[in-house]
Amino acid sequence: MAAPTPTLSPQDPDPTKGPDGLGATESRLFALVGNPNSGKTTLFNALTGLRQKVGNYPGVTVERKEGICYSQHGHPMRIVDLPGSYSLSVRSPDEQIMRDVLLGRRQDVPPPDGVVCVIDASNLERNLYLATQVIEIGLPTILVLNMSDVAERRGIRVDVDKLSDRLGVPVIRCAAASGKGVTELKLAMSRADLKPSSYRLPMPELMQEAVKDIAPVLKRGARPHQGLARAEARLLLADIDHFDPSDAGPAATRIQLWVQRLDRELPGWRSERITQRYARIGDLMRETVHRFNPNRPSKTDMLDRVLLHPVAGILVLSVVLTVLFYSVFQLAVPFMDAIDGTVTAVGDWAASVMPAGPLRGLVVDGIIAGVGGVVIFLPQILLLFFFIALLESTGYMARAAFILDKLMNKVGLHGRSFIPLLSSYACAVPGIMATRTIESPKDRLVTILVAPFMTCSARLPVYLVLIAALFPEGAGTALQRALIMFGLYALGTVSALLFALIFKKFLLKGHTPSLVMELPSYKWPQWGQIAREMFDRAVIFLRRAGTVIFALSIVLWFGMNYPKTDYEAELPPNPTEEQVADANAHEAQLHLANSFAGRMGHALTPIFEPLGYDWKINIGIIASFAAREVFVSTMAIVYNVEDGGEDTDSLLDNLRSQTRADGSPVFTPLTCLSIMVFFVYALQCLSTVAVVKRETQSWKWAGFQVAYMFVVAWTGGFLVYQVGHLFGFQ
Ligand SMILES: Nc1nc2c(ncn2[C@@H]2O[C@H](COP(=O)(O)OP(=O)(O)OP(=O)(O)O)[C@@H](O)[C@H]2O)c(=O)[nH]1
Ligand SMILES: [Mg+2]
Repeated sequence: MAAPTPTLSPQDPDPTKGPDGLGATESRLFALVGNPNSGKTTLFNALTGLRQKVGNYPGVTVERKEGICYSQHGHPMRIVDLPGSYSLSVRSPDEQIMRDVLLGRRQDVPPPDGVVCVIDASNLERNLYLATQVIEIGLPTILVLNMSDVAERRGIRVDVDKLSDRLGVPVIRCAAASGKGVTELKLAMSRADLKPSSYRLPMPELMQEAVKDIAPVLKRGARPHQGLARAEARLLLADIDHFDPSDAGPAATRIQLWVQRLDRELPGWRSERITQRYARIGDLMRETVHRFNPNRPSKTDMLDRVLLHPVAGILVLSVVLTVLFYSVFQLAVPFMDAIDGTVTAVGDWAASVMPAGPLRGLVVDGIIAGVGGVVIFLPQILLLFFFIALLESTGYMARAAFILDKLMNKVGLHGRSFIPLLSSYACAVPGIMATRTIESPKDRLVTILVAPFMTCSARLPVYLVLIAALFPEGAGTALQRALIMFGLYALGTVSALLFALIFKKFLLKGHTPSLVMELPSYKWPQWGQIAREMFDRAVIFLRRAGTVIFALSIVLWFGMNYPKTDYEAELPPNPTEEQVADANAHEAQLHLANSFAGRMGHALTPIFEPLGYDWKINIGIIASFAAREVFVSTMAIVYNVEDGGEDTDSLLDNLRSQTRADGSPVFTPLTCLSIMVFFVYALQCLSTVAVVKRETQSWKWAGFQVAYMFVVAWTGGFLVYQVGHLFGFQ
């Protein structure tokens, strides 16, 4: 007789499932939500081991990012990090993402199984506004009381058990930056019995009726339960001021009719709801929060008295920026010398071991000179990013925004445009993505159109090479160089604001609401985070050098070497060594002039001659429309190829020794300035063009941007060169 098959009673746990009640292949999806700057991304990084960007100002995350974290039992859980928002009312595209993900309205994210709502313990009252709204949606929610270290230092003590009891959700004390509480959070997330809370703000009867009527029309296929549709109905009703009918689909007219009726029968019902929510939060605060020495001014307030002072503030900002540029020059020198030495040594070594011929030319004059010419700037790029990360993580960046806000408003730009413009100092691509935090589409477009004027890090190598060429060897102090650099950054920034003003006046008129930006509290820099950011930047920079610049170097080398001319210099019998070298150089120059690249450079002479460029510089300018650093690698290749591959001189020596047909130097101060001004203005970056096309969803604006920036760049270079000449400069 066969042994009886063991059966499981319904109460027995299923042995194929983990303690979270899920099988090994199933995984729960958690949405990570909360106020801007509450530490969501820091927590996301701590949970998943990923490295999304964090910073001490609101609006860092503008896109959803997904990652996986493992429970104590090794079960995977999916987490999606979202842009922050102060409430579930939607104003800007980034805020919409959070609401739509929570309500299961997005095609690309399934409705989440649970929500992790991050609140800043040092700023509880404001954070609870969104938290209570999120809890009411009716998804199982875990509240994370983050920044508990900051709260503690400020003498704020929260009764976690009571808060949990009142809101009906688990509350976990955390300090995401140091990893405290992360294990407890994982445990809570993997519990099988996570349930929705029954916490609700009471609704007037008529509103209940409206919700009941609207919800069934809103219900769509993927929704796990009717509750979400009701939550959506509540939100759409209350958010009617920012109502976009396409948001509600077939329910749009029904909602509008209900709002009219509610307005008629319950005047002021919407503001009443907001007041009611605040009143409840007030009660909650009284019950759960205890403040020690509540009247002591915080350190942030004390610091801001100086740093935001109308005069002292601007002074401090100028000092900070000067120190920044000065350090970028001064501290990097020994590291750059080391890289320069290595690149030259590698080039010489390769030249000595490879047989003479096209392959050696390609490797030594093309690849090593091209890539090496760019890689040498790694120390400076890293220093720049170190300072940017430092300013971001302490919270000073947001103060810079505040100080300059008045100026921004004068040019008609929204204060929210500041963060995108600020991010563009690193790179216009994330800067342009950050414009998603701007509510008004017109303001957003204006910001996108001027963002690439902000000096991105790809311009740094170009400026550095040209500034060095400006001064004969040994002349000019680091301070002088830093001041020129500062001037170029200032020129870009002022121009961005000026063009914003022009666009707002003539092209994209519209009212600009004044800035309501939260100033984050000052925090000690997170050194680990800064180190990671620098490492990531180094990787990005080297990867660009290893791919884009590498590939373009090869293409350019071919462009400069082919087609071959069969000219051979005539030599007298028994020539001296000098005569041979001269003849070779002459030959190489003729080859270069007749190559594809050379012909293109010559063809562009009518356009760029008025700016003081010769045909070799033209090659660099055209190549740099792919990416700005390519200018440096191109010039390195041009001069090495022209040298006939005799030896690998440093680019700087080459620049200084270049002469025109009449024997005068090519890289005069005026020419250098003219090139730099051209680089301040021109949109030479394919990635930026692509991202503008994506964000504006039109080639028209991307094309317009390339065109108008080119015209400005050309005019700028022209004026510098011609006016400089008039005044007798060289
Ligand atoms: N002292 C302290 N700082 C924290 C803690 N968690 C995050 N931070 C810092 O707070 C700042 C904001 O962190 P983010 O993770 O970028 O905040 P976010 O909520 O993702 O912000 P947005 O993406 O703008 O919505 C960063 O400077 C973090 O280093 C914490 O628990 N304690
Ligand atoms: Mg974030």
